[in-house]
Amino acid sequence: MTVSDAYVRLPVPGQTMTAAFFRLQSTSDEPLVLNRVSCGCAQRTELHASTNANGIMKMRKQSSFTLAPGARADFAPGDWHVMLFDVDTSLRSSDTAELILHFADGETVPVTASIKSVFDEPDHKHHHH
Ligand SMILES: [Cu+2]
Repeated sequence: MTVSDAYVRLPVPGQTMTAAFFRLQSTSDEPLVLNRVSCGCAQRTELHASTNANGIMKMRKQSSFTLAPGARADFAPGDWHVMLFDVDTSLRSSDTAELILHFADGETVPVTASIKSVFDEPDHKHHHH
């Protein structure tokens, strides 16, 4: 299992809710079940999946994410993401935060996420609002 390109979107001013994103690459020949992702930067987190129903973006809390053997998955805006609640309001763009991925088999994988303003994301023009 490798985790790359992890980042946390800086909450918009006045908000304490945001999301974290990363790429997962399985190096396992078993399915990997991600139960939870915690962050030192947030009091509470949820796994969310986004769906686009007739042009309306919705996101829904999920109990786990399963990565097929050898598969790659992107947690990305408009797709699966980690919702962060009660985020540390002292975070600034260019800071880092530690995410910890908790798998069903008991494995925990720490990863350093950069903190990015939405304006730092090169593809932010393509997001659905
Ligand atoms: Cu969400």
